Amino acid sequence: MSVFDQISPDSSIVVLTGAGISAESGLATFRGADGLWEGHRVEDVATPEAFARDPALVHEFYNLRRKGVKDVHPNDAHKALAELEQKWLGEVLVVTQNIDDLHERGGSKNLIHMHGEVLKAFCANCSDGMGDKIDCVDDLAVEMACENCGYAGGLRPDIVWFGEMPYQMERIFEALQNCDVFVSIGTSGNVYPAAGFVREALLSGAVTIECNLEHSMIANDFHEHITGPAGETVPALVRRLLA
Ligand code: BV8
Repeated sequence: MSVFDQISPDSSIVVLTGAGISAESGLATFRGADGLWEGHRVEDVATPEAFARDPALVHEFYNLRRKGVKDVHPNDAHKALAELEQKWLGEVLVVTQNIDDLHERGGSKNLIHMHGEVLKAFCANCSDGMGDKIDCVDDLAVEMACENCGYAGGLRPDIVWFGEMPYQMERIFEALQNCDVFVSIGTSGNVYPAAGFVREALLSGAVTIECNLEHSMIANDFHEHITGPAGETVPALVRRLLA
């Protein structure tokens, strides 16, 4: 029996997305040449220690990524997920590891950015990152002062770095414990806790589907593997679900 025979129109669906869903929009994935992120080692740019040690380097890394996000557009995979959310009888929740805004611009509304958003920022001096964020569409710099507390040097991109707790974990686990279908799109399954979500879904009895160019690190936890570029496989998956 195919996994699709086990899916009913009012099934609840959780979708986890990673850098692969934005690749065809033109944004680089992380595990390019020997795991460098745009030429940087993770520990040099994506940890609180890196920000404390060399805030200018970290701002430069995210200023570049922020510029990149403004130059690209949602692709057919982002739009297909928004169509599924609009037309599906059951709940559709997208949990993205991506810090771009392509899901929003593609039309998704029920969305969680578990690793933050590069177009937002907060001041580490007067907020803990859970409080109110500020929109940030231009470059951040070390000498910029926070409008709230006046301190310079605390403003940081609203990004969950390695060693920091991802956002809305309780809401995510609640959704995983109640989902009937778990779809993973364009993620290598290297980074936890996101890479462990499929196991939670399996424990809830969900059917699990992976859409990727290749088999990810967690491919064994999926009942179905749909190989190919997300811009083609995700619209086809959504058409099949809505048929
Ligand atoms: C946490 C924001 C605990 C940054 C990101 C030692 C110390 C501390 C922690 C750890 C440690 N050892 C391990 C850990 C845990 C750590 C971790 O998992 N490390 C890994 C490296 C082993 N995790 C954490 O630190 C997390 N926090 O554990 O907190 C805690 C507990 C209590 C209290 C406090 C804390 C936080 C992790 C979040 C890090 N931030 N992002 C930024 O973006 O700059 S992670 C970042 O990397 C992304 O958000 C994403 O999650 C990850 C990249 O993965 P992918 O999205 O999968 O991208 P990748 O390039 O790897 O793969 C792309 C895939 O797409 C490939 O499979 C490819 O085949 C496919 N693809 C490509 N093109 C296409 C395609 N598919 C379809 N179509 C295409 N066209």
